[in-house]
Amino acid sequence: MLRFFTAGESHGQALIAWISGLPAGVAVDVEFVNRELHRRQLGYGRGGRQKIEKDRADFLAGVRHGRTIGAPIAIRIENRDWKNWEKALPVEDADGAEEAQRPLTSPRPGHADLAGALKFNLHDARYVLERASARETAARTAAGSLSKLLLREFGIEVLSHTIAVGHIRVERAVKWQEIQAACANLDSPLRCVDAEKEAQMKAEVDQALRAGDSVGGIFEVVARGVPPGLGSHAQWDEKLDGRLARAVMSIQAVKGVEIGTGIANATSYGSEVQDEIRYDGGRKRFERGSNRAGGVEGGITNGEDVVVRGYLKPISTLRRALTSANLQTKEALKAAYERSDICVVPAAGVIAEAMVSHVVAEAFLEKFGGDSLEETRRNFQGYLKQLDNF
Ligand code: EPS
Repeated sequence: MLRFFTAGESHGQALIAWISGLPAGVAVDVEFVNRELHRRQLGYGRGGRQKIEKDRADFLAGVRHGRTIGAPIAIRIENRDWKNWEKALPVEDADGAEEAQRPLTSPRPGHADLAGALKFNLHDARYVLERASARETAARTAAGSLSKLLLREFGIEVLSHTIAVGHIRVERAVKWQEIQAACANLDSPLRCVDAEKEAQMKAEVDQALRAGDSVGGIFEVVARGVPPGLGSHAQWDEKLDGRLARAVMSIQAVKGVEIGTGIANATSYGSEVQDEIRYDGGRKRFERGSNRAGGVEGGITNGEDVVVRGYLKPISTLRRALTSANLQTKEALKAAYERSDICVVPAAGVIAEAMVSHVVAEAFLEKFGGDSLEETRRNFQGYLKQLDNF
């Protein structure tokens, strides 16, 4: 069973990712993992924190001689900012520690501050925001990059691009090669395939920055090469669309998830929405001329690209603060402002690649099993033969 957990506070010593259930023998390219971490740090509209951090994966366990060994994997990612927070967030209580604390007592509307403070009975939201912070997603990216490496062994590639920032949206169909090019270009400001739209998106970010505001948007993750038959219609919690939605919705600031063109489909006729079926005798595969279903029907992959979109609200830390109420005195005041990002859509896309990779890898291992990569490969090849002879 493929699982991962993360630990770590935004301004603590480090983030930790713990991954269990990968078969033995998967080649672990540490530079690939670091490149994924770097990609997550990029994007026009990121705040000052990314100038401090240079995320790198320090493998503590589970990888030897460049390969997984079937043991749990532990990864540590250092928080360079910790040196500025050691006094505010010490592990052990010490004299003067209370004065050094940096309390947050005016909760930001839209952030976890208030709900978390009420839940954990804290009159300072510091501990809540430290863990609610999207800094945690660096650990998810590291974990998901291992799933990506497993999927690559079977010809499955997972990429993402930005579809919308604020009011600017790419409306046209986008080719896989365009997404590949956008992902390969680490200088791309927003990882958008359309240069003209990207310039307009940058202007949206600039406008929000000037106004002390923030902007949201939409990213799209595409998984190519996924075989038909992952996930199951048989039980609600086995359906792959539901599992993808949960994984992507769990990313900070994501408030909507769409599979394929699911949202537009809701206001179209059935004949306009379903993807007609044909058989390619050469490839010996069923296929579609369109992919509005986003590669999943009945909670099962159908062999087309798996397409998942995430809708991000604008992040909740605003320089032009909204009205709030003090957690201690209850008096009305402006919400707290901490150094923050203005736009995180491209970063969220990278994180979603990691989450989608995890869900697809989990479903892949459910179907094909295997304690070693060779065993998984044998089982996978047997299934491909079954599809050829269907
Ligand atoms: C975040 C606030 C900012 C972001 C952070 C998420 O951090 P800081 O308060 O240290 O400036 O930069 O994201 C990251 C650090 C990251 O690596 O993604 C928040 O409140 O969620």
